[in-house]
Amino acid sequence: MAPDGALYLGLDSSTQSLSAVVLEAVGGRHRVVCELSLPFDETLRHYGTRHGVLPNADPAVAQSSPVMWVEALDLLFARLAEQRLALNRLAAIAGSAQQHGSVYLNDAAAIGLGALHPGRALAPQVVPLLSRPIAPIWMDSSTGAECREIEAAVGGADLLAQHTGSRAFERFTGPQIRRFARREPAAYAATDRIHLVSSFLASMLIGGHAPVDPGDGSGMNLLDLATLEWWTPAVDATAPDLRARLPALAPSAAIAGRLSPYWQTRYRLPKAKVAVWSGDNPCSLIGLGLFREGQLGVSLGTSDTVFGPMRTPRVDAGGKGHVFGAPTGEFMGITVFSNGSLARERVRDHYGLTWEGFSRALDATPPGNGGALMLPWFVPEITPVVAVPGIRRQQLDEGDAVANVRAVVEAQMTALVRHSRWMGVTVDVIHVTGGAAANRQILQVLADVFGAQVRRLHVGNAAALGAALRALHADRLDERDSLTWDAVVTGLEQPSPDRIEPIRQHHDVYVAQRERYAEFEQRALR
Ligand code: ADP
Ligand code: XUL
Repeated sequence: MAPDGALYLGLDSSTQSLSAVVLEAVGGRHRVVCELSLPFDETLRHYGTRHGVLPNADPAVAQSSPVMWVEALDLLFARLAEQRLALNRLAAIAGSAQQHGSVYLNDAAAIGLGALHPGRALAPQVVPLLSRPIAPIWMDSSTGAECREIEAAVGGADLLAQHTGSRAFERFTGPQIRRFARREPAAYAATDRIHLVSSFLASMLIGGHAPVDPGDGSGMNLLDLATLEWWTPAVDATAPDLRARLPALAPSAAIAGRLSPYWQTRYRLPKAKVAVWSGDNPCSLIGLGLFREGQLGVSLGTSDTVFGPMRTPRVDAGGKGHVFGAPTGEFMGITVFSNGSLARERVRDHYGLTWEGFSRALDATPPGNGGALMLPWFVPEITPVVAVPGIRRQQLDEGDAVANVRAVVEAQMTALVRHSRWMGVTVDVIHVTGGAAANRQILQVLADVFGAQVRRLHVGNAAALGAALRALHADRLDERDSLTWDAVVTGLEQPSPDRIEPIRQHHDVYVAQRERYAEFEQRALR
């Protein structure tokens, strides 16, 4: 049992913001005592990001700034120090980060990370430790050629998927590393360590190179799920001398180190434990309370994702989905869509609406939209793969604002059902998180399309909450007082979730419409 008053901090460095959730242990249970969020675009304007991404003329390229993430981390600790929290009782920290993004450090980092001056801001001290000033992120789709080369070199896409959980995907770290090594050989040669966003930020906290966990490591096309070691054929196929540049691997529940002197001195914090960080989807799995196969979660964040726990890796024969490690030590199945919140925003903005107006449009239109369909590929799509973006409409007039609003949401929810079937999970409850989960009308469409009840927690950011729960779990395990995942999840005191019930007649309409949507999608892909 965690000592009364002990605090656990969960951080989430997502595409658009850095967030924190603090849990306090009381009487063998735990409750949320603080939630904070710093949106990058508004809080750190000088980086010039839009939705957390640096502007680029090539629509296939998506990059962000590792220095911005670090500055946000510094600022978030400053904000936390201003809260009424007994931070001297901070026992452990864990983190979540957008998956796949990579950060390239030079050989000054091994020592430099441990020698940060607490009297000075973090960001300028990190700049000289980077061998690449930018970080490619999960929205990048520029590595099609590298994907095919890696697949061919290891003996085919199926073999790569059997080992790593996924065929090669443009945003995965391996193809991204290959492109960098090819195009910027000198900078690659100067790279001593390649981190994921998760292990990079954990490294900042512990003052040394932190390990990668299986959850985030499986988003690289480099990790063998059977052994949880780097898979040599993939490593060799990706870039020269890559093995020496990859971080160590460690279980998600391990302690990576202790909060370094920089944080202790600068923010008067104790030498808290820092658990290994993971990806935002594995962390959301825990934040939503999902640890048994058969449960299903949906995240409506910048990306839309649908995921669920898996006991043993079962890869998607169709090549659309992924198997990642889960924080429990087991696995998770997941399908990812790049046209999530930003596609909804594009429709909202095109018709000059607010979110309220967007919701009213959903209220004002019938389920099934009178047969009107849309394929909302505003940016290159991950599922199904669409390299050249474009919006397609069928029986849908572009001038009809309300019908277009319904069409984008129905298309997205239909795609979630259609492309998650490979996981073989049929559910009557869906656990939902992400910014758009604030929108009840969108959730009604989700419930109706799946024919399942949708549950929404009161903590908006399941990834940060999941990270905080992981910090608690890792701390107890480290103290040889291990808690089951059931106890971790059910020990959280929180108001009962909002429930959105599916409407039977609406579900029937969507079931009847599935085939038409599938044909429309197939035709567009041809
Ligand atoms: P991420 O974690 O990927 O950075 P979030 O989960 O915080 O992103 O989601 C941010 C998105 O949430 C915004 O881009 C916005 O489109 C969406 N969002 C916020 N409020 C609403 C709303 N009321 N209705 C629909 N979408 C919303
Ligand atoms: C997962 C993926 C996205 C990012 C978003 O494979 O690409 O969900 O993790 O942060």
